[in-house]
Amino acid sequence: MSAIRLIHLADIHLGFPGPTSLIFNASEQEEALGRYVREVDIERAVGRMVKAIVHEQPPVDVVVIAGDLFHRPAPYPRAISRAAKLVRRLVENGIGVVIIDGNHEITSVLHTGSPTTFLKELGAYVANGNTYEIFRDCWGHLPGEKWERLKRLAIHALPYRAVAENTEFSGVRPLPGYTNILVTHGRVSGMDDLNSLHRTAAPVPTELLRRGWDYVALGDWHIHRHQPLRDAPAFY
Ligand SMILES: [Mn+2]
Repeated sequence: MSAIRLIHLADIHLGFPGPTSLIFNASEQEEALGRYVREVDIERAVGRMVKAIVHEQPPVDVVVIAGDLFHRPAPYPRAISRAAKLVRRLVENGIGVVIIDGNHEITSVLHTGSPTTFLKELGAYVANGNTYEIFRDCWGHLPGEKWERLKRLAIHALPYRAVAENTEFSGVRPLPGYTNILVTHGRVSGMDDLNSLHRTAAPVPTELLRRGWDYVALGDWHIHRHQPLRDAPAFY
């Protein structure tokens, strides 16, 4: 079996507190006493998800996270720790990890940098600037049978800042001879104009999604499996 097994995640929003009046009390969840219910929910869901991914058969080759791994550009310690655990567990189980930044990871303070940068140190491939990056021929460290499957895989990363700060995407194209995955974050042109921060979302040109990708992993619109265009294999 030579099919690539890729998992597409997006908009995990680690550190999202939810309604701050919803707090665990001792009779419900002793270990989460005093914590925001929604934030703990997300942590637990991520834990279950990672466990399922690393035990999946046949094994998963690559996980892509299409933006908004974190809810804030300067996440709090628990969110940082959970993100590290997520990446570490995938990487130590021989799974490739590609992460792009979403609109929630954009910092207005130039000096702080992106919250996802440190995940490179744990073995993830991270695109968090304002440019287009391609990750390919970079899977040689994975177990042999995975490397064979991934030799011709190219993951094209277009983080939110690259979508928001550029108007011209003519160079963003599938590579001949590769299985081509585009990972990006934003609203497809013509969709609802406000994102979850109630600001105008940067539009991803529809034409960009129709350039012959094998799959497009979208983030931003929190509708699981939503396919904005009938004629392109692009999904939120
Ligand atoms: Mn989001």
